[in-house]
Amino acid sequence: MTSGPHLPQERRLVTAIPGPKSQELLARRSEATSASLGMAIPVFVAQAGGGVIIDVDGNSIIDMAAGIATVNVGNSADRVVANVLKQVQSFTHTCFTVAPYSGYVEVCEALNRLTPGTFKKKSLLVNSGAEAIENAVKIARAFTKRQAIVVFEHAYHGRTNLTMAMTAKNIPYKEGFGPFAPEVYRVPMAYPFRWLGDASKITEEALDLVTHKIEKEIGAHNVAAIVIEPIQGEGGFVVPSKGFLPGLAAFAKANGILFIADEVQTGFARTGDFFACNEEGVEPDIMVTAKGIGGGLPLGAITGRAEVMDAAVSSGVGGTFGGNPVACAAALGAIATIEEDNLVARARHMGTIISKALEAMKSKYAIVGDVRGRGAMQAIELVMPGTTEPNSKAMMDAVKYCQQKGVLLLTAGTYSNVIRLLPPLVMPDALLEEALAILDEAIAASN
Ligand code: PLZ
Repeated sequence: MTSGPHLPQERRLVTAIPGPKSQELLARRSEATSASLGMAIPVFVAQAGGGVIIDVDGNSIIDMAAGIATVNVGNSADRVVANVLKQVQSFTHTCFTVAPYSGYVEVCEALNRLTPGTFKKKSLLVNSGAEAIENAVKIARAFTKRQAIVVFEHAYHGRTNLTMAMTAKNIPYKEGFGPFAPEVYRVPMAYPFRWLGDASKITEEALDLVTHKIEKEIGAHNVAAIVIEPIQGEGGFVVPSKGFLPGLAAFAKANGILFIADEVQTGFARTGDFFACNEEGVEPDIMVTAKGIGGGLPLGAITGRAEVMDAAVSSGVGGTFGGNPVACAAALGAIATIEEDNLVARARHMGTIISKALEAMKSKYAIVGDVRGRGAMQAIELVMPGTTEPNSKAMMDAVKYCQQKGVLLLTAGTYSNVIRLLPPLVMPDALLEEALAILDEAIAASN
């Protein structure tokens, strides 16, 4: 069997989408699995690697999702596979807090080295993005001895009880799932396309609104942490206006508040920097990562100032599976791939191809209201022509059109009107260009 990265890098349709074998499995899926689970594309996967997913009917689909920005290094990347095989043959689990192993320490050393900030850092490993956010909040509260957590409009931080409270959008993430955790306060986001004030003063105005809320409504001295995605993911790839992140970080510092960057979706070369915070030189007190760190295996991490990371009581953090040895081996393979194959530069290169194509769509089609993002994390926001009114139907039609042509794309946005591009960073240029050409056709058809 050809391994993932060595699959033919081509779009090839041999049946309609979904084909007969996928249809059979879809029927079993609806019988056997919770109906509350979503599904972006109705095909079952047989193999994946580079920039393609091969389904059980033999269709080769261009993967513009990367498992939601997770397989940045591609599926079954060679170094990930080699490390995982070696690890599973040695041992699969001891629990790091029962009997430690070097892989966990090596991943933490790599995170401490790679995340922004030259100060002394330490890390903690967990199983997922949501669990990492939960731990970042626990640690921030233990360190500051304060309780309030400040989050933003359009934010997404996960599906556990605390992270649901921190997530902005009700349906589908929160509907029927309350009550939510207390002491979470939501403040405005500097969202350039939808700013209601003076567009030329957005950063200043947004920072004024945020600091006013923190000072007058919460009390800055009560705030443990400000938690923000440097580019919002599920919320629609909202890139805050320049200066907003450094302004927040400075305000946090001046008030003894920890600045926590949620880089779960933006991390590990995705945006054309190792981390999105690098762009404006922001050095978070705590950085939360997951997704791209593990090369497809479940892993999350909390990395921060040593004194902050040491603040919780002894044995106050942990978990059975956190930093599982196989996931750590995969992460070391993924990190080596990013560094040795210079995927940061690769993401930048892909970014120039993507923004050129998306800007061309914006100039041709009135439904494309906004193009935004960085590197291999970019999106278009679709609107009713000549307005900012969300156009959810166009988004759904365009994504469906692409699926039928063998291109997998994800949606996003508070208003369900954003198409986001998250290709694996190892996708060949020709395949990326082909996917973009099909998206262009799809937008033309929905315009
Ligand atoms: N923080 C910024 O993007 C996960 C959610 C997929 P977990 N986003 C994908 C879905 O529908 O559940 C995410 C994120 C940011 C936190 C998380 C949560 O990470 O690993 O899904 O828990």
